[in-house]
This record gives sequence, C-alpha cells and structure tokens, in this order.
Amino acid sequence: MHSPTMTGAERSALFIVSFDERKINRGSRFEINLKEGSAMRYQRMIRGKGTFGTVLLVLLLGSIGVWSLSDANHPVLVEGNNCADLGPNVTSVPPGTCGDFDGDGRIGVAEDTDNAIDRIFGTINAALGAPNGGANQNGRVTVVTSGRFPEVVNITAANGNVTLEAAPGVEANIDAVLAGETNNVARQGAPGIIVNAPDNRRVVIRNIVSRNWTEGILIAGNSQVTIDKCRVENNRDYGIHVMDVAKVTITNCQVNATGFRQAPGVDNAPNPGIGIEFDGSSSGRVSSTAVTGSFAAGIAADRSN
Ligand SMILES: [Ca+2]
Ligand SMILES: [Ca+2]
Ligand SMILES: [Ca+2]
Repeated sequence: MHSPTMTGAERSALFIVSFDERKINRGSRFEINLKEGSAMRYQRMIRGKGTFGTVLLVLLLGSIGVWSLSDANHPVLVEGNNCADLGPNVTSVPPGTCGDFDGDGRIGVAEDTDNAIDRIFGTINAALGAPNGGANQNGRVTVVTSGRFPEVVNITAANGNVTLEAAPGVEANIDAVLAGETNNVARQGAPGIIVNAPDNRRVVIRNIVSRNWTEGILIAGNSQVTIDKCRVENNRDYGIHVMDVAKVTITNCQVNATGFRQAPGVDNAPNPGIGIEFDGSSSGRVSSTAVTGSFAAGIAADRSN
C-alpha cells in the first residue's frame, strides 16, 4: 500500500489511483501492479465499485507507459562460470556447458549484456543492477548453476527488498581469489558482500559461499538482514561483521577459519580475526550456526565502535 515511507520508485511500481466520480463511491481505489513487458493485473481495493470505463481508463494509462517499468520487483537468474578447461574470463562457450543455463553459449559479462528480456546474468552485480532487465536492487537474484564469482557484491536494496541466493545444490562461491583473474590483490583488501540498506527493506542472503576477503559479509547502516545456510571461510578480519544499527539474523551457517587466510603477495595479518562481530549499536541473533577455527573470538559484541 501507498505509505509515507515509500520512495518515488516504489510508488511508480505500485500506483494507487483514487477516483471520485459519480458512479464510484468516494475513496474507491485500484492497485495496479505492473510487470515488465506490459503484462498487468489489477486488484480492486477495499470499498467502492468501479465502472468498466474506469477499468479501461486504468488499463489505458498503463499501456501508454505512465509508470516506470524499470523498478519492478522481479526475479532474475545468474549463471555460474564453471568451465573446467577454459580461462576465468571466458564468455563464449559451447551452448549448455560451463554453467550456461539458457543454452545461448554466453556466460559472464556476455550474458550480462545480451538483451533486456532474458533476465539472466553472468555476474551477480549486474543481476542486482538496473541495466539489461536487472533486479534494480529490488527483487530476487538466484544463482542457478554453480560458479565462481570474483566480485565485491553490493546490496543496497535501494528500491525494495533483495534476496541473493543460490538454488539448492548450487555452489555459488563469491571469492576474492580466482587464479588468472585480474585484481586478485585488490579484492583481498575488500569485503566480499556489502549490505547497506534502508531500515524498511529486508535483505536475505542464502546458500552463498564467501571466501578470502577482509570480511566475508559486511552489514552496515540500518540494514535488516537474514543470513541463512551460508558458508563464510578464510576471511582475514571478520567472517560476518555487523555495524552501526543493523539488525541481523544468522542461522544455519558455518563461519570457519576467520583470520587464517593464506595468500601470496597480500597482507594476511588478521585484524582482529573474529568469526562474527556485532559492533556499534547493531543487534541480532545467531542460531544453528557453527563458528570454528577463528584467530580471535568466535562471536563478539563490541560497543566501542
Ligand atoms: Ca547463457
Ligand atoms: Ca542469454
Ligand atoms: Ca542475459
């Protein structure tokens, strides 16, 4: 429903029309839920009876593109790159191999940019973004074939709720290190997944692996996050780091070997090497989760920063 806290982007996707006409009771409202590709459905809301002409008017307004379609809350898929014999930056493969879910022979950045209608991507950040039919930080991003993702993933949930997950049985490894990839050194100095979302969004991260970063998952600001079934390993400073006033539930996860990253040519000294830390005024819950092999504390709360 339309509320004072909604952003312009939300209102463009969920448009409430108020009518005050002779044949309609005052306050009659229609909710228009647009899907990209001009598919549309409407639900009559609460009291009042709309006329056929009213409905026609609403459909006409939708059809001429009154509303932005780029903000729609929709699911997108991500193909993994799991080539055995080709290099890490390969984008053209025999159709249906190397994680090519849609069988078009494209993976990686070539899948990111092939069109705006397949809703399939080769990198996670492109799937989260707006171009080429991405989720636009509002929707569900599902990795559907196993792969390695050497990218710092940014979740802002700027336009709605965001779920990032791998399908059951799929190995989605967000890893700072991939032999043969560029920027391995720079990535090892950065967090792997960064969430900084408004407090009226909900973010879910499920069945994801995050390895070899400074922090496997960093959650800041007002974020409200659920981390479920994730494996967070070999990160230097923190496995999961919760800051500011974020609220985080961590369940069914494994947070292993924090502070014990081994890699050539980079600073591997743990600072501090804690599995899960709640900093500042953050809060949360940890359940059914194993935190093992940490350099420093397994789970810590530190109100000093
Ligand atoms: Ca493909
Ligand atoms: Ca495609
Ligand atoms: Ca695509």
